[in-house]
Amino acid sequence: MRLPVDVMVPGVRGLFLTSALLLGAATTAEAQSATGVRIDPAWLRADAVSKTAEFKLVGGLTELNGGMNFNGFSRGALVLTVPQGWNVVLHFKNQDPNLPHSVEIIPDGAAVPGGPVPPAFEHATSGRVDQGFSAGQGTDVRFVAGKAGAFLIFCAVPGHGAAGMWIRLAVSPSADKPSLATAPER
Ligand SMILES: [Cu+2]
Repeated sequence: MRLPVDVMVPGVRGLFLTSALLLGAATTAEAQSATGVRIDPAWLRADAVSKTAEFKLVGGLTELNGGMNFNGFSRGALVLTVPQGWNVVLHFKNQDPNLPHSVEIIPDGAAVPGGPVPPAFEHATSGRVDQGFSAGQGTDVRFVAGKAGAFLIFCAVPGHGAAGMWIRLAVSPSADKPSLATAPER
């Protein structure tokens, strides 16, 4: 028996809403790093009109990995996904009282480099990549995520990236908006 459309549609919407709520709950429960840092929704802002993703990127937010973390995550445990072709602004600041840090977007290769390498996108670097920024310092990094693929948000201060100071950037040809998620460490 066919149901009238005006009966079916609210039912479908109800199902969709329930699934979305369940998914949201699961994400919240899993969005926690080894030291208990959770994804803060305020880290990421998206403007669909200007196709701009703004991400608050904090070096040494916690003591995880001797301070060699971004936003309390290391070794790829946090993933920023942006749609291909969007503008990306990293509001980078170092909060580590002990170590300087920098940031570069680099390709996701077999081995994490031991120091600075050419960035994967033009301008996708904080500058001062070797010496880094000391506590309380930072800069905005602006680039266009022009090619799809897997990339690292990497600290180029020698030794830091190889010691685990990197998270992930996924540039997606199919995503319609930016998002943040956790992932297993590598
Ligand atoms: Cu560093």
